[in-house]
Amino acid sequence: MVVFDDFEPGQEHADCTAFLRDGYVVIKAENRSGLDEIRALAAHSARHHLGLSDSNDDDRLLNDIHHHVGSDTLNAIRLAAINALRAAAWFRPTYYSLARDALQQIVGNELVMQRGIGLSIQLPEDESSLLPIHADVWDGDSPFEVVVWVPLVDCWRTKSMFILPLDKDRVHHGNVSANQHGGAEALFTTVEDDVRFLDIPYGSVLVFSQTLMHGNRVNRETETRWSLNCRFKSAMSPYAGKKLGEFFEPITLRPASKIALAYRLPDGFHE
Ligand SMILES: O=C(O)CCC(=O)C(=O)O
Ligand SMILES: [Fe+2]
Repeated sequence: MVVFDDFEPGQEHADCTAFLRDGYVVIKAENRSGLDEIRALAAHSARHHLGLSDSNDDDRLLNDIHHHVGSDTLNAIRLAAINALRAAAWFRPTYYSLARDALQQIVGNELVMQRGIGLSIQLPEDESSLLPIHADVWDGDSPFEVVVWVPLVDCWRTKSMFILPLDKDRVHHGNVSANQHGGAEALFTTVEDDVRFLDIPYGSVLVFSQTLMHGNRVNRETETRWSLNCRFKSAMSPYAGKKLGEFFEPITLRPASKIALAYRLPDGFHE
């Protein structure tokens, strides 16, 4: 990988060092009260959906949601929760505030953000909603995108997601096409010894390059996983299948870019 040094000392920032080494970094949420509000709204909408009365133990409810739903009724509660979050005007700015400084250091100061934040719920022993090993960039995402992945409960081992750290991922690149016929399971078996299941307690946030192979396995813990995911990229970096305006929305454009993006050459000049 070619890394061009620049004139900013930011490259020595601890998050940048870890991200350059591993392709991901786990940080403390930069806005803990905002994270608590997000979790509270997810829990509130789940309770409302189930007809339960409100209580304060959001952590317990989310971890134990498999006592109330099964794989057949999971999607309805997932939609209720993510729709409630998406309907709140504060949700996207608050989500950004969880990793704002890290994103500014790792990605840039002019950012676009995915419009539709995702929610994933993994019930214990549920085989029906898994994300087999993949890299989003294989499926039309720009390699410039990072994912901010936010657990609403403590995540570890198979309750969490796995990732291949940067050096191992690049070593295993050569095995990807060789395993194409066997599908994702064959690929996972090939790389299994090198994957890391990430330990991400509630209150922490994962920022990762989705060019790294990652995914999840059947949750063998006794609690349910709830996690949110959202993509960010530098506004002016190349786009792939996911376009500005459709999939991404600018959130921190600087004045020169605002004027430039609105500029049209006078008639007679070739654009
Ligand atoms: O949440 C997971 O287990 C996988 C998430 C993922 O693939 C992504 O956010 O790109
Ligand atoms: Fe992914």
